[in-house]
Amino acid sequence: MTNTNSDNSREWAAQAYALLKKRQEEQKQELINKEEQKQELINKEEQKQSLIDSLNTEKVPSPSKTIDKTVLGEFDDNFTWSAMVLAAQGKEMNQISIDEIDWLTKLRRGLEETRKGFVTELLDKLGDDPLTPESLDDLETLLIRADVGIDSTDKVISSLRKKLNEEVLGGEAGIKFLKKELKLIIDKPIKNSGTDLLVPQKGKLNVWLLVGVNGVGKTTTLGKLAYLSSRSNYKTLIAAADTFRAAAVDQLKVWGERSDVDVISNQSKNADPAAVVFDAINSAKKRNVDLLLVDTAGRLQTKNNLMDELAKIKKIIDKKVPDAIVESLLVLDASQGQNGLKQAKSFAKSANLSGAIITKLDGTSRGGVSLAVSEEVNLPIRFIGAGEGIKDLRPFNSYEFVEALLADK
Ligand SMILES: Nc1nc2c(ncn2[C@@H]2O[C@H](COP(=O)(O)OP(=O)(O)OP(=O)(O)O)[C@@H](O)[C@H]2O)c(=O)[nH]1
Ligand SMILES: [Mg+2]
Repeated sequence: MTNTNSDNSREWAAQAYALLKKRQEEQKQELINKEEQKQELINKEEQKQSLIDSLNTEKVPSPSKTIDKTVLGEFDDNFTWSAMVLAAQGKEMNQISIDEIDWLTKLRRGLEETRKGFVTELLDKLGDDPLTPESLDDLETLLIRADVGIDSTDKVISSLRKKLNEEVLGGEAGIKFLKKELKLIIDKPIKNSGTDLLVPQKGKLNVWLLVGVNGVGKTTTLGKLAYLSSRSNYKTLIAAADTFRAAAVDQLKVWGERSDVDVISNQSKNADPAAVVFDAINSAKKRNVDLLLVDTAGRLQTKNNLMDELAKIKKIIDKKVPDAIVESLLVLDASQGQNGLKQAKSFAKSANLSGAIITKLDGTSRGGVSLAVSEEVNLPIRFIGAGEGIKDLRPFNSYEFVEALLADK
């Protein structure tokens, strides 16, 4: 980026920041006004009431289900970068929200570890010099170390080699080319699937099964999805089909409460997961649900049991709602790196997957595994999680991901 370009972007970001700050203050003032009006009414009511019954004046606060509102942070590098990424995707200044800025900041911070062992080192090595075959060797090592996987690395390095044979590439142009190549790899399975963005189809029952080995973040991800879905006005229901782990149902109920979504469960010992799904489908049909989210077990006595159980759940769905749109989403913990890739390959063989969700991108140095999953398992990445909060999950956006992965500061 040239200096003038970068100055303009900073200026744009500064204006966007001022706009968001103003909007936030207006909202705050509006809330204060509303609160004052409410208090006035309460006072009046209290005075009236105390005349009638002095015992009856106690105020009982209504239980709050509201999710913490995101507040605007500092006008810093993170803000500027996030605003620039949004602007580059064609967002107008007045379309930017604090939530979006907050998410991009988290994503960039989350990928910091991956970036450190990769871009920062690469930029240090390259300096302003043009790329050479030797710097490509360094890049190859760095990509492999960031868990990008052998196939994706080979692909990127040979494209870069070819490009170098045609023209001289400076460090900055090299990074730009690298971004383009990485994005191509991630976008391929998304394009192949014919669906850019996974959203429930209106007028049908959509069933999303969250599958994966134990501890990768299935239940947490389901909770965040329930929040995203109900906030986007899809009628949502949760099926607690992990009947293996005793605490799983309670964990889900907490998420259900936070996102205002009901949970269908069966608390009895050794309940059959497929039976829970059976009940949940009945409820979903009765209530005209758009999206049924199914939590599944990550650990059973053997791996075969796990696959058998998933097959049984699928069979029930096919039988009861043959026209449902079913998505089997593999949840992968980015911090498991190559191990996660192995899991993806083994699930893909037997579980008929339709997409992947990458979690725990915050604080791992192995975010590159997302590329390996796209290239080697041919799975479209649908969502990514970068934190344990209810808002820390977003639909996957390859542009934002690659920008965050290769951000140069
Ligand atoms: N830092 C971070 N932690 C996460 C994220 N997603 C989930 N976790 C944490 O990972 C741990 C396991 O998450 P669960 O959602 O219980 O995982 P699970 O796959 O349902 O586990 P089982 O039901 O035992 O198979 C919890 O402590 C979560 O808070 C994430 O994106 N970032
Ligand atoms: Mg779970």
